[in-house]
Amino acid sequence: MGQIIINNLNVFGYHGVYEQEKSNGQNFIVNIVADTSFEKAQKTDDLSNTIDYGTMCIFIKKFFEDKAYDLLEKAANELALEIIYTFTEINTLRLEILKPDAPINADFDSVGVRIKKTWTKVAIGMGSNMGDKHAYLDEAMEKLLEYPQIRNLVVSDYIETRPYGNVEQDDFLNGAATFETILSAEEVLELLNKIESEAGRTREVHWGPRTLDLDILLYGDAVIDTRDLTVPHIDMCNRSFVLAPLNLIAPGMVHPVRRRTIRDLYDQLAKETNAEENIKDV
Ligand code: A4P
Ligand code: MG
Repeated sequence: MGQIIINNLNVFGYHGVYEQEKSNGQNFIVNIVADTSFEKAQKTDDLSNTIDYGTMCIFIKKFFEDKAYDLLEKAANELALEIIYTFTEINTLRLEILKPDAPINADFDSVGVRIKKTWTKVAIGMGSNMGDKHAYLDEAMEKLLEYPQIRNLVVSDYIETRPYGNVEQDDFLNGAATFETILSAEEVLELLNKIESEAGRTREVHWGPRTLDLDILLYGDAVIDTRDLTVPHIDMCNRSFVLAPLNLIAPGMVHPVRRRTIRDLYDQLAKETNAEENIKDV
């Protein structure tokens, strides 16, 4: 692991809320720290094996020439995304944009914003027990692939499972997937909800039949407990229909609260409950 650094890159642009900023433009200072792996470049001494900071400087300069936003928050987010999508070897990007000459009647060196984007590994669980179950799961995975904010999607085999919980309903087809994303956990939930509604998902019975259910299981090592989101998924350790498919693709992922791998959690659940009882074809 290493870092590519750009310090105090001076560029000219037209971002700003005030009319004078939009028409006259002003100087901006950009600072970048990009985490990347440069083991290969260290061995080969070849520029094509690393991120060329010269190219990145010109790329940033061009962004400032081409785009103009009112807010630095928006400009920083757009620039960070463009950098991440172009320089795909970056794992984490820290970006700062400063205005040394902002039209403020006060004494300061500069004002500005700083943001961080990092590719985080996520595990999701999926299930369907209505209609063409296989097609609902396949389509959901195809949709995920359309988003540039998601990469390295790995999908498990699907397994047929008996319904868990007390609702009398058809058998489920369950699966799991992992991917890396620069979306926040809340944004991933929003995206999964969108894909569920596109599959005609309605919410009539809690734990009841559904065309498509997509749940976030793990979001890196984050522990989240808000009104809309609990991560790690609150009941994942008790569900063989979740742990069995996840164990097929990510046995080494670690549950940040239990501090155990998926393999351990699955083995333990299988011992305690004879997990295979509820799984029809593994
Ligand atoms: N929410 C909170 N945390 C999360 C999270 N980590 N991922 C909130 C996704 N959503 C999360 O979910 C209710 C709310 O949970 C969401 O609005 C979100 O803000 P929902 O999907 O609207 O309602 P639901 O599906 O009825 O509830 P839930 O809790 O998602 O159901 P489960 O737990 O997914 O259980 N048996 C088998 N064999 N296979 C199954 O797949 N699934 C269920 C549903 C029951 N039995 C099953 C299966
Ligand atoms: Mg759900």
